[in-house]
Amino acid sequence: MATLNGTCGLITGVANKRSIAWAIAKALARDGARLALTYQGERLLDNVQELAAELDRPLLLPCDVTSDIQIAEVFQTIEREFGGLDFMLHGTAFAPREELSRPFVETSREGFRVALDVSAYSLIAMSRGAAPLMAARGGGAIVTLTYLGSDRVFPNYNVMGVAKAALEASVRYLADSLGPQNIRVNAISAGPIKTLAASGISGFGGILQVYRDRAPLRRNTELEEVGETGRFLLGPESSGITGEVLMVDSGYHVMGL
Ligand code: NAD
Ligand code: IMJ
Repeated sequence: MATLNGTCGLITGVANKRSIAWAIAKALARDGARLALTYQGERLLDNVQELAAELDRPLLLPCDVTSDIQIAEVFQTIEREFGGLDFMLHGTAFAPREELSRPFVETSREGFRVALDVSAYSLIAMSRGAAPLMAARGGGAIVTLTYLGSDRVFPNYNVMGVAKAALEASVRYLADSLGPQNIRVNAISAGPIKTLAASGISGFGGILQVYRDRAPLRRNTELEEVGETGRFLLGPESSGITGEVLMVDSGYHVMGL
């Protein structure tokens, strides 16, 4: 059912066809939403243009989330082109590669700053930009992507775990901050999926195997499952849910041993 006909949304975090943000974008577009996709820099424009050809008249906008100027330009363009905003998917995360292999105690001040800036602060900055455009429509929904490494220790996840803890706390504070404007803020905590952000992580294949062996569903999480959950949390069916971290991980997190 095309429940999102007439709605407009912003998607960050599409790098290629395996990006979780792209899986969510496709699910939203299938339901009738009009989308704006941001790309991190010229390096990714070709990829995103190719994917965008599958959508109906998407806006493609450059946005490095560490730049306040680029963030401001994104929302100016959306106001001009869409006149408002119904939902936003935040799918950006980054830590300097060396921080994901060194012992955690060696985390550098700069590595910590970059990881928290790109992966957590950016949700606050983007939500601030989106809020007036959503309020103009009577409300909206914001979703970000997180991982269980925010409260359990996973080898090498390191400063990203700290960034995801800050991100999840930000979801709760933003839910309270924006709730009076009828803007909901939630996170999806996905099980491990082989995307660009997982490539080159040593031992990732072993982590996928542990999930397959131990999760109640005895299988890994599929991109389409996160896509459908994103569509749910960004759409009208989840109107009573805010400040929540929804686990989409084949149930892995419930196990003790
Ligand atoms: P991905 O590499 O496709 O997506 C990460 C995105 O972050 C890319 O599009 C990249 O361009 C963007 N990005 C990085 N730095 C940026 C910056 N400065 N400005 C703008 N964009 C920037 O990988 P993914 O796995 O789809 O990751 C998306 C989200 O899902 C991340 O938040 C990640 O932590 C989360 N997540 C991933 C997994 C997994 O196993 N793949 C599991 C749980 C959560
Ligand atoms: C990433 C590193 C270590 C362990 C990991 C991951 N596990 C999972 C991931 C167990 C599931 C993927 N994930 C959830 C992420 O959030 C990844 C973030 C990430 C990945 C990279 C790789 C390339 C790089 N910087 C990165 N920054 C963040 O240079």
